[in-house]
Amino acid sequence: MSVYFDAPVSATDSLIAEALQNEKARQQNQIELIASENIVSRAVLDALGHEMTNKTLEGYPGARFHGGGRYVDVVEQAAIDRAKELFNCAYANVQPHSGSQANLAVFFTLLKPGDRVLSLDLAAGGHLSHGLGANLSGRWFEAHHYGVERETGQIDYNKLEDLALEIRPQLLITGGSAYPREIDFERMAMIAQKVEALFHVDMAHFAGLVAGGVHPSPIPHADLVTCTTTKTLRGPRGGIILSKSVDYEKQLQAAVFPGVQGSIHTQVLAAKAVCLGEALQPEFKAYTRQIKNNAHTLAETLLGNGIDLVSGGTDTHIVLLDLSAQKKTGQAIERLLERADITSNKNPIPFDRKRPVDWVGLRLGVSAATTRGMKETEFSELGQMISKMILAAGTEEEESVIQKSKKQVASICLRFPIYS
Ligand code: DSN
Repeated sequence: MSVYFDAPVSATDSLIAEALQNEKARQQNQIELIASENIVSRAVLDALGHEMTNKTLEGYPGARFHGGGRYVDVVEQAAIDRAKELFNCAYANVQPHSGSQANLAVFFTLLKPGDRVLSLDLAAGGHLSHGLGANLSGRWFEAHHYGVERETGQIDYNKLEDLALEIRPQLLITGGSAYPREIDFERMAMIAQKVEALFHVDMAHFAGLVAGGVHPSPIPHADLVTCTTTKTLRGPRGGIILSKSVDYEKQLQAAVFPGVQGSIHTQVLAAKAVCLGEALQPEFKAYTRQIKNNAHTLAETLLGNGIDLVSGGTDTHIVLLDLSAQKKTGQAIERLLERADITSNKNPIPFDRKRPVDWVGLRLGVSAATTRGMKETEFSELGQMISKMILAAGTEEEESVIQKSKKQVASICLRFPIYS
């Protein structure tokens, strides 16, 4: 075996090593407010970088298509058992490579091409894998969408029921990427039942909050639930499918493999097991309580400075800004905040314009900074900084406000190191 083979990336590939090092520094020196991001534990990183990545396996524990799978079986069974315990459910499939793959497997299980789905509109906070025209889900199924009310920014369940009665979907879907409020899963299950639809909840964003007990669980109400392990759950990139019953077990197992995927990302499976184990610890409950407090503080601070929020606040980790009163786009403010080392993303808001460059929404999320240990004090400071930068954008104060914020951000980052 060559020395080259056993050398670290820093010794073998300077281009990639430098990018990796720079990314690590960027994470340390910026405050991450992208709602889908988090910072995983050293233990999760260890699993992701483990030799288990060398193992190819298809199938499920005890029934593999390749030999040598006994340790991956241990890992996969632990991930399944932990997911079932954490979410109090009867079935878990931990193999989906992503949330979108998990959703595709649900479609593969429950629908035939051409069937009707009714899901939350993308601009109202839905997800592209729930029937967007440019996504396979929108090409192979007849997708219809429900939105939110202009005045409240929230779902009107009576209107949703009327729409469901009109469309008669085979599958009713809720959840997504930017709905900042709790969803009434019980009411939605009743609507699904009334129109003889199945009910799927994609809890990718708020799965960690459900795990921590600070958000209602969709598990008792939905036929199938999907999530990622990436976001509030604070684990590796990947998806999970959950169900309160084993009614769909056989079809779901076959839908994930060989239906929409081949071999497993074995090292990610190990990292999923680690993250699910972490989420079962009491510390994780405290973490999710802090997420809620921090999001509330950020929302109240922005509102106090005259910045509008979609739905007027938040019940989750997401705070969705509506910049139309300031006549600013999400893209302009995303770029402005990045100059002060705060990372965020432009996002459509309900009834927004079509082109991403024209969207007037900016999505903020508190999970990653909460993992670093930031609390109400820091989120109040962040809310003040962000408000000032938005209000100063395009004025002669812009540069000085950004420079002042950048110094404040640097001081906060120093106080909250990521990895030692
Ligand atoms: N759906 C994207 C987001 O919420 O940012 C990626 O997870």
